[in-house]
Amino acid sequence: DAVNAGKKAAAIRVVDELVKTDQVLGIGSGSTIVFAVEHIAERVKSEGLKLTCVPTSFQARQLILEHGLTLGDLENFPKLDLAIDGADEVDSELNCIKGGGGCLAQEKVVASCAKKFAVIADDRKDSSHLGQNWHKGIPIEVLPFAYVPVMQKIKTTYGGVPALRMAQSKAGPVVTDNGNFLLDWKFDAEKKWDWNLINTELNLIPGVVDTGLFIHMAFKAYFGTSQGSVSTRT
Ligand code: DER
Repeated sequence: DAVNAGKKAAAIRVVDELVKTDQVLGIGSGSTIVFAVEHIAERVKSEGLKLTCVPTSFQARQLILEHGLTLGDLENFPKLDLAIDGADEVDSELNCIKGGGGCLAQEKVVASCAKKFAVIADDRKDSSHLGQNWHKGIPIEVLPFAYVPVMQKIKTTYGGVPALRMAQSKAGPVVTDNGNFLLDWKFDAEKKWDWNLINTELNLIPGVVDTGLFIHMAFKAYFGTSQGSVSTRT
């Protein structure tokens, strides 16, 4: 459908433009990255590319294995050439909200280990400011035993509504690949936020593992449209 056409177009473009043989790649999580892994596998098959792929979640690990790509890890490959991942929203300065799929913690580590971090998305994610199109709030991974004091601290300090993310096909809260809980903080998108400062302050709250604010991390974003065209932002 239209949204998948955009995701696929962005995914193919980033792989054709940035993936080269002998690279160590960070593989993100979510639905857009699936198209990228499919295209990487096609290029490995047709061009004999030599690649090592480091996952950002159980889902990414399964994707890599299912497509016969070489699995790597940060113990053996602490420095990556390129990380590719999706996003829930990207603003005019390439700041991202990520974590809609609950994988933000490993995604941020892997992105931080890569020389270059590229974001791929359909054009619904292309915003001028965070909160313009993404209304589910900023995902924040927290230690399970601390989620109430962390929620209270966020609410009193920044306002808005932080909520524990409840699972759909499991009773109780979503549990991340790291065994933690997730808060989704619905913030006032009309306010002007210094997201770099907010990300730093949120990460200083005891019990916070990491946030879905990827600030000053992406070097380029690829937005695919339903007609299959791709626009980029650097
Ligand atoms: O959870 C995540 O950070 C994912 O990358 C998510 O933000 C993008 O998922 P999508 O490609 O399914 O939109």
